[in-house]
Amino acid sequence: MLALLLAAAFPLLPTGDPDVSAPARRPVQATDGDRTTWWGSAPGFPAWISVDLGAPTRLDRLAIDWEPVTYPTAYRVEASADGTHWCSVLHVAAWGGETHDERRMEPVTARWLRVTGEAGPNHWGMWLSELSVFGPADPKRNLAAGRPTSASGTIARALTPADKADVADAIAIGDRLYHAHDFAGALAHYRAVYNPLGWLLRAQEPRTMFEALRLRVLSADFRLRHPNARAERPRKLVMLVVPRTDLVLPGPPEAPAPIQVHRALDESQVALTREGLFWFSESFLALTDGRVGWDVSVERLEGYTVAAQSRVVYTRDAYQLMAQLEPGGISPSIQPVLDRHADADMFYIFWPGTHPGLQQHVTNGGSGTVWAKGTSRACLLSEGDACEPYGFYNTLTWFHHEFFHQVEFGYWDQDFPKEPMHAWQDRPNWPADFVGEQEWDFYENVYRRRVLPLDGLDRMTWSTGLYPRGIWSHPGP
Ligand SMILES: [Ca+2]
Repeated sequence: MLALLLAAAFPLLPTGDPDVSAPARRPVQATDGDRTTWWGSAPGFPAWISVDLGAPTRLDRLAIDWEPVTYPTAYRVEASADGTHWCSVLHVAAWGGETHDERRMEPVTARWLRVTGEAGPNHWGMWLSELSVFGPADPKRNLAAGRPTSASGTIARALTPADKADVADAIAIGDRLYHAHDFAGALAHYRAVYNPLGWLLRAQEPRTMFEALRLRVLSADFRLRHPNARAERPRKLVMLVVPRTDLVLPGPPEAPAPIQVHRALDESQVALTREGLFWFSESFLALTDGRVGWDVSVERLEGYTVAAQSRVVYTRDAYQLMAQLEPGGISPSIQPVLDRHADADMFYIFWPGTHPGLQQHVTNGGSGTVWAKGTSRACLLSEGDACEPYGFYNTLTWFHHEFFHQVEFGYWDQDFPKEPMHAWQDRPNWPADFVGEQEWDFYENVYRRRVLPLDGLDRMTWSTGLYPRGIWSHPGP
């Protein structure tokens, strides 16, 4: 039991992520007939891609499906009979960047065709999902389909610090616009980095920056269509802020002197987490197509202290302390507070952590009745010294992850915790009808394919064994 609870405290275990970057960018993906795969050039211009049609062929038209943002503002098309000598058949001097681009070109008989981007609106180079070539003999037949390609270069896997700065800037600007209800402007800023850099971000560990961006795209896209949407079922989330931690914990067996932890709250962490809960609610609203969102309120528990931790374990290699809070470890008892918020659907308890500089790590944890004795409602517990804008804890994915434990609790047909813990983070364990590849994809599938069709996520008081066996392994009703 202890091992399971400790496992639960680490919300974002590595998932054995496949190399998602490699299959999605190679030049051959430009002629594979699949608009969800693309070739991406190395950053900068000029950049080119060519296709070998296999034999001299009469050509007079081409179509290109560009990725938004990563397109050339000027490009040329050349043809060749030998792959060495090229003649120009089309020059586009001012391309506006629409995603589908279809053009007649100078009729020519050639075996190779090459598209060269000359300049672009940014430094990301040119990405396209499909290059199609047509001739007069059979105007509808794409002569490039399945044909081999070569290219000037392909974007490297590595995400640079400048890329990350671009993403952080775009999120900061986009967020300001979003809060001002300029959802189109916000979405434009998010997409300006999401489209060219999203797949690179996705390959990073932890993927929290990718997920921060991805969920903002989701939210802004929803708000653009439903600017004034309010949840059909607004849920109440109460963030309880405990201002002090005063702990005396036993030391590890090798150094049994007590460990003292005395900390006050870092207010910047409160603000960062409050903003995170805003995005949790917005992304939840989008995820549930307007069904469920969270009304967040904050209550400071002045005079309260985290005075006890329920579980304490030491890892020998780093003398690292791991401990976990239960609401019962707060003094005085917060039971009257919980009772006063009898209509709350979820509590989020936030306290001064012990993270930096102490070789100690009081973990975060989530989920209801196991820890949150005294309430059968959702309860997330989180240390308040571990927040970083795109760090590991108190991120969007963390909120969704921990809340999903509640959903698992309420809708699964076995006792909690589930065995093995976090099995759903691994793609092979998903139900057969689920699509996607990553943890967030799993949540989308869960809500849209199971929980919403079943009861619209009405269940907010969590107990076990309430739905028939098999809800997770078979398509929902
Ligand atoms: Ca493709």
